[in-house]
Amino acid sequence: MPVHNADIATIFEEIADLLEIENANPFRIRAYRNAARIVLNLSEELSILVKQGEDPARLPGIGSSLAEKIVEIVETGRCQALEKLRRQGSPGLTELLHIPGLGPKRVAALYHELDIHNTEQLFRAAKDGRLQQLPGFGKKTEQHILEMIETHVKQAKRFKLGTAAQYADSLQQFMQQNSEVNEVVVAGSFRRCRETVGDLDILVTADKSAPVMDHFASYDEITEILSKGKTRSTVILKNGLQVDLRVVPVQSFGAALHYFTGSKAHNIAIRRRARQRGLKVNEYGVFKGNRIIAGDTEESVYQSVDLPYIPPELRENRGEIEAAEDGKLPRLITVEDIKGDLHAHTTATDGHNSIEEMADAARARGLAYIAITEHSRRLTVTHGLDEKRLLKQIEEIDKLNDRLKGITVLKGIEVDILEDGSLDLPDRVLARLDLVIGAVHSKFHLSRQKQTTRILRAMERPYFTMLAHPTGRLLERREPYDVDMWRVIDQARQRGCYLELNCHPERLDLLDTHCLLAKQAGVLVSINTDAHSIADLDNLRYGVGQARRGWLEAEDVLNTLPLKTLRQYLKATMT
Ligand code: DGT
Ligand code: CA
Ligand code: CA
Repeated sequence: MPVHNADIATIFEEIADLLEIENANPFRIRAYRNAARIVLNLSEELSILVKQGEDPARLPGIGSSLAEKIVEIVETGRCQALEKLRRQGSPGLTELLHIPGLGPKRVAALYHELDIHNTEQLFRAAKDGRLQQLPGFGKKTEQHILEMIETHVKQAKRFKLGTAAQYADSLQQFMQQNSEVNEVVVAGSFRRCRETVGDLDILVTADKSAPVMDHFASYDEITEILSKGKTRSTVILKNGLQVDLRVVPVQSFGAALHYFTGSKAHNIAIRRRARQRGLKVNEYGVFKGNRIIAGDTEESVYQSVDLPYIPPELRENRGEIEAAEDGKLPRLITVEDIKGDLHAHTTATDGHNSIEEMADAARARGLAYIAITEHSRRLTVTHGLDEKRLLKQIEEIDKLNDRLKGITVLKGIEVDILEDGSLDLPDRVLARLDLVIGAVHSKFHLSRQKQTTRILRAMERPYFTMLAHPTGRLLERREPYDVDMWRVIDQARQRGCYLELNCHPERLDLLDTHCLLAKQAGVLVSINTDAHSIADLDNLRYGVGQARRGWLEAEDVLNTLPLKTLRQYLKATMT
């Protein structure tokens, strides 16, 4: 069975987590986390590269020992290093790590202090009030953990959009190989660009369905076939992802695509509109009595209920139907509207490519500018820049810009926001930059009031361009910190600064609802990849998807501006 990059990344993440529980060397832990990120964002499948005899060690950030593990995983589907760590610890520890709010540090404390090995033991300890006695836990944390276990256990597993995309893309290609298959579209929440998806809903048009179903069932990553019918099958892939496949005739394609794209709430509202017009809409078409009047395209479905086409990302029944009716649908931003990237790292800190390599890659993707924004000194695990090294980098970028053609490198920093709201580098050096991105990387558990005050204070600093990943959440790994986003957005409006929408599939932060609030407040959002390698630049599509869910248009987004205008906007934040 082929191993996907996402599988390898998951293994490396788990190794990093288990090492952290063991209090291993932080640089070793970091190496695994970085490797996971690199692997996840590669555009090529490692399993294919390895089969072609390529050495993964040639990838930036992958040393020889990581490369060996990659080859082992690709060839055997197993990783002995991980199995050894699991034997040393306990299989339940991995499960504990997946409870939001429980990072490796907390799991380590639970494990070493209270001998807690799994969710069941944790649940009992929390119920008995034993957690609050642990240093660094307290009553509130205990309550939080109880709630998390309850929601976590109740919630079925969902997959991050970026992970689902790897499976969706290869399944789509696989289905295309069958000669009976016409069109293949992945519908459902995936097409709506939700940040996580529950399952994949794949729609295929074909005249004959039986051969298509047989082809689907032969996909060698399937572990279980839950059902196999004439027009519909459901299977589970070996990573646990469920896939629904439907085959429909060409003349029903639009109606089926509309139906299976959802959301359910949007579909219900459209069907109601149809009924008011004496029509019936279902997955086969739009009907007047027994006569089919539309349904070959999605446009025809909307037209039949007197609406213009509504893009999938808006279909949540959150006002899009009313907006469509009033001719007020937003002209949603597209990847092509983005003119540059304002957040990227290089080998100077925890990135994997040089400034010039990042600039070349950005230009190859059609961008006109890229800002280099390293971590600041406080983030020692990333080898963050102090004043001296930042000044050196500024010089280096000036020199590089003199000879680079077709792309401009902007000078920036991702400076840590300290607990008291001050920034991790002095104003005199920040003043020499084109932009300053402030970020919270520590003290995630401050009270709402303290966290909000801390961030508002940072935004008031004389050199502050934008707030990075504003809620700090990591999907499935870390809950957002408790901050009043209303006040943050309002502060950005008053101060005249910007908010980042971080494109990394694990972050996608701002949330879609915040994007809409920012837009309404007139605060521009910057859609940044936070790239740590060239491949990360391709995460832009996820950020743009999120922005589209948040109703953003090109004019709501800072980095759609041409360089000259952008410079004026940045400059205005640096006084
Ligand atoms: P997910 O998979 O939880 O991330 O979310 P979806 O939206 O992909 O939901 P899913 O896979 O259960 O169903 C796919 C689409 O099929 C859904 O977006 C709308 C449509 N659908 C499913 N069940 C119903 C239903 O009972 N009524 C209507 N109108 N549409 C439905
Ligand atoms: Ca789905
Ligand atoms: Ca489904």
